[in-house]
Amino acid sequence: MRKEVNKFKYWKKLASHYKKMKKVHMRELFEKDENRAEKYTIKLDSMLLDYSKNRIDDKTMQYLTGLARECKLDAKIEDMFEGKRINLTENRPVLHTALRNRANTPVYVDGKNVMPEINEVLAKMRSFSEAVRLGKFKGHTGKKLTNIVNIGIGGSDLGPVMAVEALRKYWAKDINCYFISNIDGTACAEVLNRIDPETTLFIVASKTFTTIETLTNARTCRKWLVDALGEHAVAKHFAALSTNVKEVEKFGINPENMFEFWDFVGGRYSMWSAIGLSIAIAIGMDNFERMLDGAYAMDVHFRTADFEHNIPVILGLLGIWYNNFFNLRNYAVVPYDEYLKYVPAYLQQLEMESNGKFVSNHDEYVKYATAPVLFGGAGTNVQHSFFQLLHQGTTVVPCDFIIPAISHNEIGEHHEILMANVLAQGEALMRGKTVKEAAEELAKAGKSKEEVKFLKKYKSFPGNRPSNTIVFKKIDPYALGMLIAMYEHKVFVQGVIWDIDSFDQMGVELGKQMALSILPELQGNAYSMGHDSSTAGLIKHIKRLRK
Ligand code: G6Q
Repeated sequence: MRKEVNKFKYWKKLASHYKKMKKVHMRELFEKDENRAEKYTIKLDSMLLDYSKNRIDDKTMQYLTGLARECKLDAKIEDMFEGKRINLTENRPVLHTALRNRANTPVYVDGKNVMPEINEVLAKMRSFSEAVRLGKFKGHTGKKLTNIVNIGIGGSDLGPVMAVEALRKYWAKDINCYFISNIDGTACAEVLNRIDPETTLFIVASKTFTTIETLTNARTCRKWLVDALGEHAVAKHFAALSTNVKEVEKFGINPENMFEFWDFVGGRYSMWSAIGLSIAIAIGMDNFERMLDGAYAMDVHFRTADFEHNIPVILGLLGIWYNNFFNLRNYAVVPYDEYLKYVPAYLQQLEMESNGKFVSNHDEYVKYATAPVLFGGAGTNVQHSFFQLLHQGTTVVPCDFIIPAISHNEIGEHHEILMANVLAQGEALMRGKTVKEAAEELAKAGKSKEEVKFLKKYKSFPGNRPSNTIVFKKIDPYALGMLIAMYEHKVFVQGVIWDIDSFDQMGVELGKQMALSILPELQGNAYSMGHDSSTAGLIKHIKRLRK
């Protein structure tokens, strides 16, 4: 049995090294070493990670990579790629990497190569998405299907919605994509109000095909379609993405329009599988495969680069450094690209559902912090909201900035202003502004002595606030594939260090269970004695309001 990570040699080294590093300002580190940026930069294809604006020195990186080795990260990486059952609580392999294994080398699960099945589904996705895009697969009344509605939630929604939005520039001209996830009837109503049944394809995306939100939304959409076009229309207007053939058939979706995936693909890791059908229809299968290529390039890098030059490993370890030694429990991701505005929401699930765990792989409560709270939003918008706290708040929030050097919409000076902003934020967070500097600036601006004295602290910035800068040439499908695979592997690295199962999600079950018991109480006169007084009171109050 593995020792707890906080008893590891390198953890202890890091703990004492932290005592020294907490007093060091990054300004000094940059001043001392003019090659710092170069030293702490990694390039892969057209992607660059600059992690020099972190509170690290060579010792830090040596100890962090030492810790990764002590945790046998290299062997764990191989276990994942080779299809070992690393999802212990669900006793499953974790093979989203096989979905984008562009070398097509065999990957075995229980002695069976899974690549032929994966390729078969990709081929089916190609022929179906092309038929829809070319208008060969028509609706019941013979019209082209131009409204694509993905009905799914969690992992069956967040990946597709994020990628479809990120790659909006690649959409077929006449295709529109919509997403219905929330059980809130408003989600359905707002989409259905905007589309025409004759030109709509509903894609029901559900790994289990038992999720109450998705099935309720799918039934509502089915009724809407049948009311307009009749029962026979369902075959031409519904497709399903699932591992559950039986339930799909029961729902009445033509098996020809069903796209399978497998238990070895976790929900939040499934956008590379059939769950990505809406992406494939929107951007075309060639572009979808470019996205897989980008992810594959990151997979190869993750699997082969030494830890010192391995992007996901470095990012994962930096997260550990802040979370477990600086005790920083928040983490922000800020893409400076409007098209990437759903990336933070996507990453919230990826990071917090994967690593928001409190029991280790050895059935013990962990005695150290696991995943931090992730939040974010598109720059520059969020500079005008939560950045105040990033610069002057009492808590430090490490940030990732994601930047495309070239915009899909190069209009006037917009993109340069955007870039200037993100670079300025990183520099400002790192450098800060001392009280003395603030005073000098105020005096120069002609403020009186009293004003300078009063304002100088308010106008100062502590700095020494870490950020990573991730630069792409342009956000194309390949770059997006790299970016998302990078974060997937970063999460994996942290899961290994924390010794937790990053691939289950038991924490979402309790609320679901309790909702099932509250539902009959809201709907009828059922009454349960089991509730606390707050919940019981709220049930009563809502029932009264709804009468
Ligand atoms: C992700 C989770 C979860 C899941 C949804 C939808 O990793 O498993 O977010 O994707 O609960 O599940 P279904 O696809 O089975 O409807």
